[in-house]
Amino acid sequence: MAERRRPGPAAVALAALGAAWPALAPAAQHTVRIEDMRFSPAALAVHPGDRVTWVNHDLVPHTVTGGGGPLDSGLVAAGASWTATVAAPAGTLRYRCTLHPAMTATLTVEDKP
Ligand SMILES: [Cu+2]
Repeated sequence: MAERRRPGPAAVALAALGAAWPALAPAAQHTVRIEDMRFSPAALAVHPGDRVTWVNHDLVPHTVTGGGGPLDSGLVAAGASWTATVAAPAGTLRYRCTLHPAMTATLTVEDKP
């Protein structure tokens, strides 16, 4: 008979420790700012399993589109964000904003160290 337990404060503290200690945290969280009609950083290196959140700080909507398919945010409204989990094999994914073709950036997926 399984006992159902909710994660208490101790579990939360352990999660925070894991985040501060990369050896215990296999996946990382990255943030790309969309600001002044640019992706920042314009080049980001990640590992499979990492999560990347794009946050739109502009006053107009943008998209995160490309990478040969895996990046397809649809419209990201002003003030909104979009998160993707990196699952692509190692390589450099080029992406852009479909509304503003001059906005381009890359996500380089490196093998696990
Ligand atoms: Cu845009």
